[in-house]
Amino acid sequence: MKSVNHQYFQQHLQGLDISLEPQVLETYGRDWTHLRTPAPSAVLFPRNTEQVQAIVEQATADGFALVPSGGRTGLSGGAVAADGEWVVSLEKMRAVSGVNRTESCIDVEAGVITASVQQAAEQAGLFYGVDFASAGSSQIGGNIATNAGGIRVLRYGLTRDQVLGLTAVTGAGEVLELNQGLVKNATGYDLRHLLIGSEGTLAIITAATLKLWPKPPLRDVMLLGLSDHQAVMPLFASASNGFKLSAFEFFSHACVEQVCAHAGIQPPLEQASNYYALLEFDQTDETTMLNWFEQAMDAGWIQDGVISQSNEQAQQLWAYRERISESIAPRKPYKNDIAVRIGSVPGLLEELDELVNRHYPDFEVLWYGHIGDGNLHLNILKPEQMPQQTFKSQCEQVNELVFAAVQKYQGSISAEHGVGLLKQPWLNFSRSPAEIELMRSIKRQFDPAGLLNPGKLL
Ligand code: 2HG
Ligand code: ZN
Repeated sequence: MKSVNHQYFQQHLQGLDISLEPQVLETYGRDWTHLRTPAPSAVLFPRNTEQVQAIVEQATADGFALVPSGGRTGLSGGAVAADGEWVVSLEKMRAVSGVNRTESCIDVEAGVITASVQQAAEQAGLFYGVDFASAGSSQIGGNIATNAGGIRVLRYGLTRDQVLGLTAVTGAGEVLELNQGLVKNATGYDLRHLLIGSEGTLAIITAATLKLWPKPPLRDVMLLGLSDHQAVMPLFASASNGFKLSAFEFFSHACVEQVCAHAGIQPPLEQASNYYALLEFDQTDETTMLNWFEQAMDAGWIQDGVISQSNEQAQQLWAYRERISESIAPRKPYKNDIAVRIGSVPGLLEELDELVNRHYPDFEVLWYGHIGDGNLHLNILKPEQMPQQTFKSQCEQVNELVFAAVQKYQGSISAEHGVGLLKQPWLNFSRSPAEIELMRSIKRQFDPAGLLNPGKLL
């Protein structure tokens, strides 16, 4: 691979913002995984789709690999650049159109921060359906590339379900305008959906048209203490019938301890429970709520609970769930992001509980996730004195067993974080050889020179 300098870019990509500063290379070469030592050869900041196209053409001419880059909040290493690649940061592409009220949608460039879309929707009296803890720094292009999920999938679906149109530059340098905001379009293969979740391996997403929803009614949040994880699914079934749920989350007491220590707050309930469920639902009358609560107590599913009395309290309750990931980040946990059909959750939990007790007796294991979507984030913390390498290899051995359990239920080894570098060796637990071969041949069509995000996903 050739080395590059400012002169090279002056000559071949004139007018493009670039950086070769070691500090910038280091920052833009990594994501939240800290998986590899960052070592890109340049960071490029295009300002429009034409500049992205010019970058792809130049990279093809000189054989440089490209790593599309958003907010780099990913947890699977999808945005890591550790091998002389050019990082293509979309962060200077932040245009947001006015909200289209007739069609309830908004046009955004790929570098727009998720929270900016949420705010723009809110200012127009509408709502963007996707939310998660990293909404303040993640970018729309990255959300689309990983098909991000988050806390309200139950009501509004995944990022996939919000995308009405996409603009992208393929690895062959072609600009694609896909689905153009249409609600109905029965003209064959929907390439938009092929690019959503493709983790930058087929094309660089530069802009999107996103669906917006009616402003939600006022909502309550309930946090319940559960004695046993097996109570969680009967509780979910009952809550789904009793309320208009927008979220149904789950976490263990170890998570509460981590959040309390990190945020300097008190536990949510006077008496600790082994597990907790957090429910968010459209405001309902107090009698219905209390009757449901009593029934859940009588059924033995819950031990205690609290209901928000104000928006501020609702946010305080959400913090016990939303802040888990950041609380444990300094401990560099071994992460799992698995999913099964909701009906298979009890069986999976049972098996994982057994596996974890047998193989991780000395490790701190944190259970949390969007259990109403069948999605569990099983995080393992390294014992302080254990060397990182020993920890990693022990976790990888258990991982095989966890993934075998997931496979048995025909589940997913990556529900919402993507495959990236981290889960790539285990893709075959969720996708058949025929599927993987088709994915490879699709990749060849979109990216004949194999320059887009090499080594990720496939
Ligand atoms: C969450 O649901 C995020 O909090 C992060 O998806 C999950 O830290 C994790 O493993
Ligand atoms: Zn999550």
